Amino acid sequence: MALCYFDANIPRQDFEEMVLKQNTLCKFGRWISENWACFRDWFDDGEFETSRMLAYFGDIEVPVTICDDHGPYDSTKITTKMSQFLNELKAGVSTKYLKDWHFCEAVKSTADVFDLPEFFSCDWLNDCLIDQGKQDYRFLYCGGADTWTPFHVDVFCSYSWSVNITGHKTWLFLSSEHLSEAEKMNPPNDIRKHSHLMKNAIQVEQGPGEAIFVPSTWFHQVCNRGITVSINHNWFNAYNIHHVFTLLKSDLDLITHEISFLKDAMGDGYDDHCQVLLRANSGFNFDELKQVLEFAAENEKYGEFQQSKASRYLDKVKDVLSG
Ligand SMILES: O=C(O)CCC(=O)C(=O)O
Ligand SMILES: [Fe+2]
Repeated sequence: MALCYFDANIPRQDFEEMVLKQNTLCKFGRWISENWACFRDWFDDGEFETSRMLAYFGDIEVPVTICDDHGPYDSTKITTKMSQFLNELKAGVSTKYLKDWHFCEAVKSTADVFDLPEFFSCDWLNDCLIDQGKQDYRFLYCGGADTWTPFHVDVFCSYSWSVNITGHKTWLFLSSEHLSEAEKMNPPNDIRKHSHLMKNAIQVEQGPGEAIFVPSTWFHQVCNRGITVSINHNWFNAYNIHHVFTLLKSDLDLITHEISFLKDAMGDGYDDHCQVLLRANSGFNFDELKQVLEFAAENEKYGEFQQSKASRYLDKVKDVLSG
């Protein structure tokens, strides 16, 4: 099955078996977010109101990417005042895409905006980071008709989920078996220009209130159709920890291979330096993964299956760290 669609609630156990265990692309109907506070507070008579976001967040500096004709590039990442961003968005002239904003830092309580859907709630990564008071992977995205996210695989092969508060997104998905090793290392920005990739791509439309679950290791690109605001999380647990571990290990092997000539000269500092480089290259390293796994292994709310998997991977991570 290319895309699994849930138009009504299902038992969580079924979701875990069908989706998390099998790493299946899926979409959920509006029911998944129908009680979120933002659907009351950020709307007036059923119309999305940028003035509400302005009132809540107007003074805050937010990260934006500029999407020009050549596509959005990291080099065009800047920050801007939310008030300026929203004014330009409303005027319809903006190619700025507000992305990867850690918006939970800016709200008194996340329940004033959204409730974590139960299906996505076994989230070792964000639970641990929130517990440690560190920056998490819970984001708000906001952009107009000309904004989009280029073809990519998610950070350290995590899962992601996304719900539109308002607007529509068109997603193009490709499972990694359809890409060559060279394309995986250096994916094209826009697969619409590559017919050999497009022929296997799965197109999914996402409307207001609907959720998309992005499986680990699946490549995707996303286009906003008119003003679109969404909440997106990256996360992992027992069902995809093997993808996270394998990716970090192969990235670390590449780094140690590249700088092996420094090993003797650096002595004890060499292994730590490799972890610093891994953090810079992959967004995460084995010291951080160890902390997440310690947290998950000890946390009874996750249950026996999740905890024992975390313990098993904790041992593997300790082996990596002890060389
Ligand atoms: O909505 C977007 O522009 C990108 C979303 C995305 O890549 C994700 O949620 O993994
Ligand atoms: Fe993504």
